[in-house]
Amino acid sequence: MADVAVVGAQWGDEGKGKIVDWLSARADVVARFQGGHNAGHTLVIDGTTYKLSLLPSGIVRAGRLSVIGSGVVVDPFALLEEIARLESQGVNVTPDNLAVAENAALILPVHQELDRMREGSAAGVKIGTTRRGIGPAYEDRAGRRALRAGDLARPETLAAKVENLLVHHNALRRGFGAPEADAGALVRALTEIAPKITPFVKPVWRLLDEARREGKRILFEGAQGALLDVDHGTYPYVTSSNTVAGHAATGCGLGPRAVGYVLGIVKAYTTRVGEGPFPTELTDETGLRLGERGHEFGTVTGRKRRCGWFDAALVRQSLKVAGVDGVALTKLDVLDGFETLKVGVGYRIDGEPYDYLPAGVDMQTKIEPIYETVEGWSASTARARSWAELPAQAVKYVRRLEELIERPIALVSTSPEREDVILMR
Ligand code: 2SA
Ligand code: MG
Repeated sequence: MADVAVVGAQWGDEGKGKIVDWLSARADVVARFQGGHNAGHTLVIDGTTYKLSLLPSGIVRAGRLSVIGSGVVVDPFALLEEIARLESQGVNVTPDNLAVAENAALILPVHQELDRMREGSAAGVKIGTTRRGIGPAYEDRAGRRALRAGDLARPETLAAKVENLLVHHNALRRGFGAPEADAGALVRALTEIAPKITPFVKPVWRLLDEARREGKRILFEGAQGALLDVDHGTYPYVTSSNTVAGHAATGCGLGPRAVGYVLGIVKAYTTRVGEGPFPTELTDETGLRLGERGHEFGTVTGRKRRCGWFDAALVRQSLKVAGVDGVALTKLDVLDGFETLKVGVGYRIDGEPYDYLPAGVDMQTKIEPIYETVEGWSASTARARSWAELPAQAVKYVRRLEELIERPIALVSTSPEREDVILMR
């Protein structure tokens, strides 16, 4: 089996956690390559629920190495909290099963403060971020003033690095009428946690290169989704990293041929959390019903997710930009009991037909979806494990989506439980 990358093909929350966990049974290494603790993956294993944010999903399985690549932004305080939370659930996290890239940029309290100030301000576009400091941390990385995980191993250098970073932050803070950041307190806090983080910090590129040479299988775990990609998503209503599979290699320090197969995770309907355009959104009873049946609340922030019909035009585009080879369709059971279902097949903007989503947000907000109506089913698809257990209309729905999105559906997931999966071929 070639090394697989798993990426979301909508706006995140497609159910990647379960699929990654399922695939991690066949992998030796599970690596994250972008995002940070804005991600939320819920894993249900033998009735126990694990909520992960920053840690790769492989962490709950014994004998796997979990890797946080350089493309990830790491909040060291949140990392320690998440490790402690997992340990309280009986999962051991040690330098033997977790490695953090020494060149991963850090998220610090000043980043969260800036994220909150911007999101809370009347001026400027409100993105609806998770307020975890993701955007500001990536800005500092690109601005070449970020502190990185490896810096924690050299505490004597922290004061100068923090001072350099705060020159920039204090200027921004003054603009918001906020007090200057306390450099001394930040250095002390970092110095205090440094000995706990440093044992995990490694040259991840080398670890992964060695793993590949030894024939170990690597699973690349994406967070968020293609429509939140900073280049290819619904900009500016996106996250600040590349979420598509093309980034799996760079975000870990590997070459472009590191990924052999890209599995795109697609939910059988659509959800989005945060602001921004959503052509097939349902603000009526049907939308509420999808949200309730699908338990559509953010894993990290508990925010209610917006819900709508499946948008095939959007997914077709995402699968292409994300480089998806095959699709895992999730949460089909949420659609049980609808008399009819609608599927978005294209758009009209100012009366003009479009078979893709043009990049401008001003265009996207004017969009009217074109729908196709398909027959629903009354029987339950929940927990089905074979094609034969699905009602005929559900099979037809899956096949119709497959035609419209122009990529094969490789598997269908029918519950949060690891084993409830139908392999299509
Ligand atoms: P940010 O915080 O800067 O990355 O926010 C920018 C946009 O990206 C969206 N975003 C997400 N969308 C869905 N799920 C995410 N993770 C959590 C989850 C979210 C939660 O899995 O449930 O718990 O609320 C995630 N992370 C970022 C975000 O909504 C903004 O639209
Ligand atoms: Mg999620």
